[in-house]
Amino acid sequence: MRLSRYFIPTLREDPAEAEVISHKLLLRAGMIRRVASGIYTFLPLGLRVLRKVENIVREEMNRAGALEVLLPLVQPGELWQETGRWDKFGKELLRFKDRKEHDFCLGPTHEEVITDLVRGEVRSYRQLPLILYQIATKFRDEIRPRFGLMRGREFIMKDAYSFDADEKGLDKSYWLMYEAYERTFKRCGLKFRAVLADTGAIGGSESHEFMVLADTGEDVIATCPACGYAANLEMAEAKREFSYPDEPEKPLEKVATPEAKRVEEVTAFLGVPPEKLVKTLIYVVDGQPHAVLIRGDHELNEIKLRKALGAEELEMADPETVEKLTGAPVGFAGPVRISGVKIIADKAIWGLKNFIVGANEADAHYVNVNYPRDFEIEAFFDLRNVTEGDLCPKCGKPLELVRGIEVGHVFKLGTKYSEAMGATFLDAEGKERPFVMGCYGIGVSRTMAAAIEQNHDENGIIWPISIAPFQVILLTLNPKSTTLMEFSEKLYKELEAQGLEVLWDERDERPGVKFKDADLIGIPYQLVIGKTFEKEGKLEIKERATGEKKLLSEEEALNFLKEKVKTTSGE
Ligand code: 9G3
Repeated sequence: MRLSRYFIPTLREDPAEAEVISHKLLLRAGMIRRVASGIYTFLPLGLRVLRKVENIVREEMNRAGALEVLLPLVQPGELWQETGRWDKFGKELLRFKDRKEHDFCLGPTHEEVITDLVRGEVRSYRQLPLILYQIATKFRDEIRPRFGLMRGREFIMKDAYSFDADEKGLDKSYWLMYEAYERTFKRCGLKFRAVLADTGAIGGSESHEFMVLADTGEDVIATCPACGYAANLEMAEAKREFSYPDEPEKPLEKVATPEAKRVEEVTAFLGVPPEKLVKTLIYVVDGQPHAVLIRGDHELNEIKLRKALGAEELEMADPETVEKLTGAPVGFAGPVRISGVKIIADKAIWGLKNFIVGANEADAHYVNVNYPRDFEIEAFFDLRNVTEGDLCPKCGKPLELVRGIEVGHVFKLGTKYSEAMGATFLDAEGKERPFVMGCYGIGVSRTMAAAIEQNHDENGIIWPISIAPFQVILLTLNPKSTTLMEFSEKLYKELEAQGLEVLWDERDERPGVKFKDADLIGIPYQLVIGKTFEKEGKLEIKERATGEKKLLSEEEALNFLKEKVKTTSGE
């Protein structure tokens, strides 16, 4: 591709609205343009990368035996009524009526549509297992789209759905997809981890997320460098029995703590460490008020709380409810002399002596609090987020916390959707049974942004060669020199004849502009034809990732590039 006939509107400055590097560089490198909040156009260069990621995803899905389909973006409301999700989801599900006033939505996911297809077409266990997938546009009316392609409203997803006769079959399909995901992200040249994850709103029994490791990631992962245990913080467990020094119980005492609500305010006022303060968080769980006790230096994990109580609905009580239940404003709630609430506690509270809690009275706390002397605890659970240094639940070695970008998620769904939609098959005994399902998603457009988060420097993007828009950029430094232009054109054609994807910058631009644009758009190899060639007939090759430069003859340059591209196609 000749750059003068291409369309790469690069920008010199970081657009104000971009907060993370991938968003800045995708805009500056002329790869995407914002159309509306969370909605982007892919420009030619950006689309080439998107297609590269898609093709790697497609090849690995096909290699795993999954079959590609293309499902509609617009989905009839009736199907979502069947699973009860039409009323369950809020504004994130973009609903509308067609001209006949029928309910429709823009598809945020396709469990309903694919289950409707299979229930109508698959009747016998002989047609199982079946894995169907699509690579298509989805729409989720996110409340705060941000970070460009990282969290858009309209995005490209690969979503796959497996249908098996039983749990054993599902387990096989699940690990087939898991391994396909490992190959996919490896081929995209990304450093990633598969981590235990929560199944969240979708339900199901087990799930893993694939995280591209990046400090800008929205997710936190707890990993054990010793045994490889890795879990999303929402799921991570800690093997840590807290042993507190045994001390005699001191007499309970109410003390004034004017304006001291927050942990750091109370601990500073009373001169005690945060682990001696117990926070009392009031939650309404399926309508039932709960007081959840968490150590002052720990964070409550709502996903663990939901699971521990098997809750459908769970939310933090609003200030009015807290005032009604405790008789005090938020910040002074406590378990002593409180009624009408279930008191549960995180395991780290077990064994704590003479600690501090809110007194259920404005500007007052109790000190020297002990249970069961001063109040009852109904049950202890693991309710907190693990912290750096907590011990691995598998091998007991210290855990590390790192951030990641979720680019893939695999789920064991079971029969939740097949039962809700009456999607059944005849088993070997002729008995009707619901399909045992799994679903598997890769954020294709998000993977593109994640690759930049992991591969960039102060000059721009550094594309892994397997997803780079072109493998080589040819820079003819003085297009007015017929010698240079003729040689460049010959070399350009030879490189393409060798199957290399080449972007030839033969624009009438200053060398400085060409070098800056080449570094910005991040093509792996820069081939420079300038004075050195006129003087010595040598070409300069620069490897974008390392900045390493070589002076090579035309022959050597061709072989060098062919070798590089062949060995890194990741096939
Ligand atoms: C909705 C809306 C947003 C959603 C969902 C439904 C996330 C929803 C979970 C999944 C699970 C898997 C198949 C591909 C991989 C992920 N956000 N999820 O179900 F109505 Cl508005 O999508 N689906």
